[in-house]
Amino acid sequence: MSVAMPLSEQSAYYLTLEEKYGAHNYHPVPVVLNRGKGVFVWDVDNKRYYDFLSGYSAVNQGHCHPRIINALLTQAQQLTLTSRAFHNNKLGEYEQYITAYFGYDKVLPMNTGAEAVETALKLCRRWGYKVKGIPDNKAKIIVCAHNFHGRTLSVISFSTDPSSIKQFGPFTPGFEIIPYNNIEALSVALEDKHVTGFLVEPIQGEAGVVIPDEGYLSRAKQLCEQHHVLFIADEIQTGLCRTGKLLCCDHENVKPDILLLGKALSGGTLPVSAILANDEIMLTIQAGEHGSTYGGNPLACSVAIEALSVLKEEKMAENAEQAGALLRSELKKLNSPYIQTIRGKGLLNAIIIRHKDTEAAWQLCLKLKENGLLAKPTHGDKIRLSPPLVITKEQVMECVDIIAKSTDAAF
Ligand code: IF1
Repeated sequence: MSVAMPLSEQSAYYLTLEEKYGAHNYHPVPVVLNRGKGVFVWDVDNKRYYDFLSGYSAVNQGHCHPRIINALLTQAQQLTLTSRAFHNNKLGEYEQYITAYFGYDKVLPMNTGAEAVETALKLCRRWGYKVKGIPDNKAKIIVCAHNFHGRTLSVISFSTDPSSIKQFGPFTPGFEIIPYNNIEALSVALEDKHVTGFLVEPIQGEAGVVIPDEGYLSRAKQLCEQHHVLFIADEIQTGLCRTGKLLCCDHENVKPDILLLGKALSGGTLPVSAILANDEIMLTIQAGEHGSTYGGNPLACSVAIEALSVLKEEKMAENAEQAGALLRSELKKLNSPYIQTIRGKGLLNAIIIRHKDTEAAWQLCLKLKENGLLAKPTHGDKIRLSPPLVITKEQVMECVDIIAKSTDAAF
């Protein structure tokens, strides 16, 4: 196993500050970035890297997309926050734009992805009591093992990842965990009349880009309809063109009852999330029953309209489809003894490393960094390969070369 390059004085300075003054809730790749543009980021020593994490799919449009930054700067000099105590001239037009864009009656604007998930859980339970007629406090929501929906206490209450739940209890009740990609298990769970929703990632990102069988999503939606249960799609990571379609659910023509968006909804500029649903669901929550200081702020609205319009106008879904297929096929051609699995949809991809050393994926990421590509392992042996959706075919080929060179050098 090769030895990692020493850090520059500049980089070490910043890492020391974070070590001393910041919470230790992350273990980042040792690189200090200070600039981003398109598929590239630069470190404090002006070294350029391909960004193959894209801010966990928050930078689908590429770093500092000029149109999105321009929308941010223009609105920032005009009006950034009114709170929802008053109206403003951006929220209504944004709501009209995003509901037409995805085909829903209404949107509830929030900030982080976890807030969007929490909002969906509250909305789903409220619908269960008011519309489905479930007795108060009896509502159950079905989720899948190995899910990742955020870090808040109710959301980790249904996590199966020990590092997400250990010593954070007690947990929020009312959730049932079934195996992912298992229609029989869902069918059995739906027999319970107190079930009000099924929350699912169309592809499990954090679990290592786990893609369900063809037909799983459409069959699950059908079963939910048969049992009068809401199908809630968490497209916070898989949505917004990442998997080669506008939404990952579009691959199976599934229309979620509640659609969750986040991350790239702002093109990586500020936290913007959205919950979309039709009136029967959305209007079960009335004034004063849910909200957020920054939810639907004018800055977020202006940026989100531009971030969504750029996705369509620059045909980012089509590029993700083609570039992703090229990336996977070229990686397969390498026939590397160290790459056990290559999987993905569009530009949401992961490789599983085959090596006796449990630190092999981490060591490969250090070597990739040396060779100008940034990626990070998830759950030990998997490395996510998810560049911004603006990557060109030539750049994909260059990155495959970097991955090949790094794999040979690392092991
Ligand atoms: C971290 C993971 C990815 C998400 C889905 C909701 C959220 C996320 C499908 C919550 C957030 C982020 C969180 C971030 C790293 C990253 C992540 F590794 F944690 F799981 F992408 F895979 N639904 N995912 O992926 O959105 O509140 O963060 O805005 O916590 O380390 P958020």
